[in-house]
Amino acid sequence: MKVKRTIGDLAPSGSLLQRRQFLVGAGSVGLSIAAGPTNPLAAQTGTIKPDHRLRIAPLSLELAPGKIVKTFAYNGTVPGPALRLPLGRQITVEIQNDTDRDDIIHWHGLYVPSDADGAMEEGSPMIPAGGSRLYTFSPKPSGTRWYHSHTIAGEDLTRSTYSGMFGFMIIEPATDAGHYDQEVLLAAHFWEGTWVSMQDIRKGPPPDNGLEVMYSSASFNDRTLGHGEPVRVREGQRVLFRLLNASATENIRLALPGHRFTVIALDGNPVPMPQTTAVLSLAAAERADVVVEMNHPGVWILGGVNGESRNMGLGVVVEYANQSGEPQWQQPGGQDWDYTAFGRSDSARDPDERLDLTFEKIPGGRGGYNRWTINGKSWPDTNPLLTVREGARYRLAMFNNSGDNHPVHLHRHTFEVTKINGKSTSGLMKDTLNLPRFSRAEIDFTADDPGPTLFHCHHQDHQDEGFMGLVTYT
Ligand SMILES: [Cu+2]
Repeated sequence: MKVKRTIGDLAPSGSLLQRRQFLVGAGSVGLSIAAGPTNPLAAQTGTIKPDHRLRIAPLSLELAPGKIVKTFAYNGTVPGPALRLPLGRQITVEIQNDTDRDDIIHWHGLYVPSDADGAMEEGSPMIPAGGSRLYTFSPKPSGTRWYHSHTIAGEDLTRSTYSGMFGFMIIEPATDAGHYDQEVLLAAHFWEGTWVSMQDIRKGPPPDNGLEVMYSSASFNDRTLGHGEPVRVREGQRVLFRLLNASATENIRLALPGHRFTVIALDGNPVPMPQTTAVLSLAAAERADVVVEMNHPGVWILGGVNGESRNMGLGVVVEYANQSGEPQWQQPGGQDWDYTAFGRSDSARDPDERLDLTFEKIPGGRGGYNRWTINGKSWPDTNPLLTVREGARYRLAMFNNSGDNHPVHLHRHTFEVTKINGKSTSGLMKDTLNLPRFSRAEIDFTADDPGPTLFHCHHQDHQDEGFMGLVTYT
């Protein structure tokens, strides 16, 4: 049976309410001053000319002829404008919120002060409904980053990362891809989510009885497979694809039949050991920069390995010059994704301190929705998750003791992947790491960006239901 949830229903016991109260409180700070509390520009907003403007507004998005979804987007497009920003040069972005609800933008993968990072849990102010705000920061490090809404969605599957509020941010000079003939930006997204009871689907008792999000359509950028412009290539070209999984909750696997992906960067950071692979795996929020040698003329589908995802629209046609006919798909062989293939095989240096983290599910824990815990606690009881001192190196030794995937994300820092299921590695730098069901991973980071720092699962429903904690500096 499907349980309908409202935020009010959760009031007595919930961190959701507490998070929301914080949201409202933060949103009421400096309503008329479009800047963060410590922003030096706060007093001068009338005279500041922003380098970039993003306007949040409702959008009727035509994914295919006649197929329209109602969503929210930046500047009326999905994705929002690709922001290409020079490394380290201070910029000001003005966000105008033309919706009826407070919102906030997170600059994912960047070192940004806590009050401008775009997470209310870190103290970034909300952009009030009908209001605007200036964000000022110096983008770093270089590479493929992105920006997206970072508010709660709760039961509302049109908000936050369920919506079209995402866009690429490329901090230049980005990864050296060598010579390439064209660059293609593809952001994957799933649309038209509904809450579905796993009890109905699996007919099973707990632990699989919680509500999950299921979708009925998917796209690369703003079009479903077969309804956008094809990627037009010529034999012999090298094409650089910047791929982003901008789904709120779905992990994806991608292939381009007859071709292989040479992975040069993950989450925007050059990998120590570039590898060529037939299948790419991207959890929610992960990015991959890949080069494809166009050496197999035809008309092909670059799309989801999972047939259901392709049927929903996850794919784009790759069309060689002077080739025609129906786009072809061939199912690639089974292949496990192994992060350590892209890292060095030696061990990373020892950290100054180690923290063990266990992630668990309370099935149907609240109003039918699954609750999530870190070491037995849910946000905000998880705080502080870890207290760090500037300059020290910390290891998060994580155990996913649940049957779901969790792409965990650390804000405002880049971490080094140091162990995957007992296999040591080094040199692979990321900001989001997927922990498959019942798996272990270790990541190290240097506390080099003082300020409250959010750690959370990037699945929107998991973070909304407790899977978050704060790293704080002494
Ligand atoms: Cu999760």
